[in-house]
Amino acid sequence: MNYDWTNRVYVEGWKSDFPEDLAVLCVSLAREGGFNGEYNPEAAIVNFYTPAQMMGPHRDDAELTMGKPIVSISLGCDAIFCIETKPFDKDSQVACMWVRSGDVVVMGGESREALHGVAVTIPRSFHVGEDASSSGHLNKRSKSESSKVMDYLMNNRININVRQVEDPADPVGTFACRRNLKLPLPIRTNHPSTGAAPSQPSGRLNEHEYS
Ligand SMILES: O=C(O)CCC(=O)C(=O)O
Repeated sequence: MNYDWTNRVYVEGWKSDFPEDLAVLCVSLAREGGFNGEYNPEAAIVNFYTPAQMMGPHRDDAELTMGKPIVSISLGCDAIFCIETKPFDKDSQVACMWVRSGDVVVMGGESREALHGVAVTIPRSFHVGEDASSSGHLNKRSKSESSKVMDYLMNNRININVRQVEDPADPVGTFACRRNLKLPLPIRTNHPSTGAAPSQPSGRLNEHEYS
């Protein structure tokens, strides 16, 4: 709620309380994903994908610290999630994985800086019969509300990705490691000082280059 997409900054005055249950879940998922430090979820981005929709390759680098993981939760239709692999330069490869409802990707350590995106959302790949029985929190909802959610998820995908924005132990952003890379994927590159957008955008997010 406090992210300004145009200027790619978190705005202090727009902040609202982070949902407690989502924070608890993400702290434990970050730990499951191998992150051992303190994790304080402060911002969540919710992406709604219609059938066949994609998200262009980008790097999440607006946070003041890059030393904390992003916890990314998939709900509803399947998608193909792609991420840059080492050496994170012009010779990088791209690894793609099939993500299904309930899958979680934790991007921490080196992968926190990796380019990533969604190649495609697979229409009608979520089936209520199989998945609803394991969705305890949805079963508790009223029948009509629950069936609206299920109808939506059968045709669409929701991704919730959670980030820590600031690190009190790293107030100067030592881990806000922004590198000048030769990027292996077609992305938007805004001018580093004027912020001017390129004429042919190919992704949802703007990718800046830093030296
Ligand atoms: O939808 C996904 O799985 C990825 C979302 C993402 O990369 C983002 O919001 O920055």
